[in-house]
Amino acid sequence: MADGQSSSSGSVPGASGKWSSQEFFQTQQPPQGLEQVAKAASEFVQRQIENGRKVVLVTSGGTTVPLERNVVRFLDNFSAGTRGATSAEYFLSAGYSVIFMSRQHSLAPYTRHYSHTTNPFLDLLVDPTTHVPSDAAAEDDGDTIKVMSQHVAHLRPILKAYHDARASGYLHKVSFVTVNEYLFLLREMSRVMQPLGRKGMYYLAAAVSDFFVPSTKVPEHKIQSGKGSLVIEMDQVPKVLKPMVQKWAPEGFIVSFKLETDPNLLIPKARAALERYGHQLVIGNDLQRRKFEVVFVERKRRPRKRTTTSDSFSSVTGLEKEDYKNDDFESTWMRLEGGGDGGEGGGKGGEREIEEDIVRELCRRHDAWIQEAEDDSSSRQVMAQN
Ligand code: 9Z3
Repeated sequence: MADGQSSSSGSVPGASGKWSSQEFFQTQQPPQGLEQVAKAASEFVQRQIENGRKVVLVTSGGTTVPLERNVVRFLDNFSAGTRGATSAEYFLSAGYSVIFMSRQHSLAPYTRHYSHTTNPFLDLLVDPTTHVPSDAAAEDDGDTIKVMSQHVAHLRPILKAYHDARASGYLHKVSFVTVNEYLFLLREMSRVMQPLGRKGMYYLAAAVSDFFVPSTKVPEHKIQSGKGSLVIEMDQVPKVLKPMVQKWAPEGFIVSFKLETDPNLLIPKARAALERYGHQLVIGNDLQRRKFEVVFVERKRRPRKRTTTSDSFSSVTGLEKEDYKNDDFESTWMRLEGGGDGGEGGGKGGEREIEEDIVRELCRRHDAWIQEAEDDSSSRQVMAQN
């Protein structure tokens, strides 16, 4: 079934459990307030364009699938949003403006270092009026709560980066909870970013449910127990990468993530996604190893026909699906030495984070992608003059 076409089952959307993205958006309920969210994001993008900045959309965290309209129960997944929140920080320090589209209450840039239960913020603080450990200052005026001295060195740069990001206006946040909200927002944010052309990057790190319950099949009230086992039939979430690449963000630099639990599937699945959707890059990661190992899968960079200094992907991006061959792809593994801590949360003092390497590599590729278009347009101008 082609996206944007009607489903293979005939005229009833989702009758076979499969939905085209067009059917999905025509029949499912958009989130409340979507227009205002889009307007605010659009104003943000305009400001970044005026300042000549590149913008990255970072999606982050898991999505829920509500089982009731008055929702008591829902399906969810493991994602805490570490990848997205951490990457957003590195993008900001690399000079990008960031639309951070995350699951409500998942990890966020900067606050992630002290949120959730791994490193609670209150553990850093001391109130000299009630509790005076050896390092609390004697000159207590009763109005001050202090950060314990052993935590200051770690906190200070994070606090500075946090305040800088807030003051600069380079970070814009939007949130979702359900998979339906995520899909509507993704479409909206992509459209809003269209005016950026090649200066827009899309970093799709959210862990999006592959299945959903369409609104017509969601009961109004809490599902009652007492009837034995509960059977839930779920439909397949439409593959929105295809309309995203073709319609919503045709000039964007699109990076998707592929998560597997069998590492042998990572590269074949990533290649299949590139072939099917025609975007720029898939980052594969294994569930258990994701904090210290990822693989970049992309089309091989070929030397451009015209002489150029840019390290670009060349012009294979215009090829049709059938033009791709297996040896058109290359995979590059990225590993953190020492294997990382493997734990949840992030930002333990001094430890390197794999997102730093991911973001650095993406920035290089994105710059080449922008440069390629500029080279093409200047050589077209030269040809027109001749
Ligand atoms: C990822 O693979 C992310 O790297 C993680 C990050 C979700 C593993 P955490 O939030 O985890 O740091 O704990 N995201 C994308 C996963 C996904 O749903 N991909 C889809 C798929 O694999 C397609 S885009 O089919």
